[in-house]
Amino acid sequence: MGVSIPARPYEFVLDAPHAAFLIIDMQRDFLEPGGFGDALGNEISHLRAAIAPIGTVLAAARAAGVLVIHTREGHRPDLSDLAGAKHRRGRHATRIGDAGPMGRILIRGEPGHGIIPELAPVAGEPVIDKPGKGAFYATDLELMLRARGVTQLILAGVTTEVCVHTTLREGNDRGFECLVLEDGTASYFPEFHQTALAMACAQDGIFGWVAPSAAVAAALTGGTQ
Ligand code: TIU
Repeated sequence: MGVSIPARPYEFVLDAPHAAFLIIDMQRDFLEPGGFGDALGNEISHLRAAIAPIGTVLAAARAAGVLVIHTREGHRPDLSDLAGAKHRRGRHATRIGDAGPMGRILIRGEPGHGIIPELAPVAGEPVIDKPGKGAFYATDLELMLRARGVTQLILAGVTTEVCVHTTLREGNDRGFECLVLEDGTASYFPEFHQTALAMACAQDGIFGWVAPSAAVAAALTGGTQ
């Protein structure tokens, strides 16, 4: 049983009762002017293009009763969960934990660490705080998915080649069937986005599947596209 979704490298058969929609790091620090991404000189408009497609699938998932989980990358205010190697990386003038226009950068509880209002979690949707790029590393995500009998993950969020791809790989190795939204993920570097999607489904689906948000939303609402 399931609903067929046209996808790369071949159709994905959605088993909605055992699926979860995982929205990765759609945080103000990455997507809004003055955030961490912007402060590092990145082009945030590329990331903002993913907001509307994610919103479409989010509405469909909520209507279908599919589990929605949000993640946020960030650290404790005392930086006790921030590895020195991550803190030092890049030698930027502005680093994790420093003051920024939206509070301390990538620190839990600060305004910039929050999820953008367009995709704000609603009651009953777990939010996973993660110190790394992958959503499984040093979090209770896997326990949460296993406890609910989830076997399929629909992945969205930013950035495609960093936190989404790391989570895709972690999820695939744990036995989850992973589908990545091609227009519901984004990178500061469009060429990395395209390549990351190609890598996800190369070799007959080495890590999983890639499909447009409209096809996934249609499947969630009961039809095929
Ligand atoms: N969420 C996520 O991808 N974190 C990053 O640091 N991404 C970058 O592309 N820098």
